[in-house]
Amino acid sequence: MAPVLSISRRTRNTPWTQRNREHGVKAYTVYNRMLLPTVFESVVEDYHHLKKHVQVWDVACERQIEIKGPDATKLVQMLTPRNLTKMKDDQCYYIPVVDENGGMLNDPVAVKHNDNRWWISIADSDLLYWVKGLAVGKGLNVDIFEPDVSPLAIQGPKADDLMAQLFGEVIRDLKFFRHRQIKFNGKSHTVARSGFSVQGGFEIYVDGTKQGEPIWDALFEAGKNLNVRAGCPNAIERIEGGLLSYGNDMTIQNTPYEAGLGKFCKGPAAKGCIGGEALRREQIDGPKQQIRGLAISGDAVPPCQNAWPVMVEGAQVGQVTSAAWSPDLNTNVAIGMIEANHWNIGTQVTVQAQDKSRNAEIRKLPLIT
Ligand code: THG
Repeated sequence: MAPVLSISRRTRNTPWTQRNREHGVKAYTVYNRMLLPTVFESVVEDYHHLKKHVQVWDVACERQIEIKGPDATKLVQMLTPRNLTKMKDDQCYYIPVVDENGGMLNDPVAVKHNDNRWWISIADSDLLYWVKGLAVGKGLNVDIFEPDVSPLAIQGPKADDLMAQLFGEVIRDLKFFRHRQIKFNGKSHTVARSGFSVQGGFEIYVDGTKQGEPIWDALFEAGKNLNVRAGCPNAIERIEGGLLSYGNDMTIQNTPYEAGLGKFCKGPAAKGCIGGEALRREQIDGPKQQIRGLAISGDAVPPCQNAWPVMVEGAQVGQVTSAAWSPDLNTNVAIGMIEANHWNIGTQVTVQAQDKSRNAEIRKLPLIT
């Protein structure tokens, strides 16, 4: 028997764990100590369906850190080199979060409700403790906690149709990375146009575990004519689209510049950001290595369970951290960290995958737009 995941209270259930089961979830990973589905039909079947129709994803594991109080905005700006001064009360920003050395701690979506209230929608690391530590250490006037809020993503080309059928036509007017309130059964929930696919769609920040199943059921009822299915972030689609996975593609060892997130460190970077000084040096000198796409030749690669060495003339020049067969590009696609001398687009390299060595070429991200 292949090893399976042992589930317990520590691997927290979500509001939709039962629904995932009913819809045939085949594999889980653990993300923020919570279950995250990874496969329904198969990764390839899920991929084709996501690009044609619409899926409902249990991404409750994208936990919220709520920061509330008069020093909330000051604290959020301490976390990130991205300039927040122009951010409106209905905006979401993708923000690198860094430590005092400029090392990445997380790459969350910041959801601004107003100057005194934010959500930080986190990737897979225990960011809550860093945020609380900063607030206590700096004597800031804020409350910091994980609210009972669980994102449910609606992704795919028919996402607008599905959302409009349930919540009305006005939802179509919501702009990318903007949010608004919607009502369901008399309760209010935040909805943003965002999500971890490049197909487009929405995320409903479901307020209250008890509201989860009724909203899920209403989406499936409304989407009957749209071939709606349960889905999850898709490994192939997110690599093609260049969406990074914290803990896989970058870690605390990497700066935002290395992760290709330099465009989110602009401005007087850093004014107020804890890692600002450290990053300013790299802003001038440039990073020594950086995220790139790769096309890996040969038959389908196995899943990348460890960093795969990237070699040039027998010397290691980087590593591949995510890889998958892309049906639409008819080649393997990958994301890796490559040293400066070898990161130019078109450079030929060798990738030592789990099974065997393969020829590969450096490409730009995203691999598909
Ligand atoms: N949605 C929400 N929370 C999240 C994620 C999400 N938390 C964890 C994880 N995903 C955070 N990581 C990302 C990575 C990429 C994007 C969002 C979250 C993303 N990037 C777009 C891009 O790179 O093209 C847009 C970036 C921009 O222009 O601002 O969407 O998915 N709630």
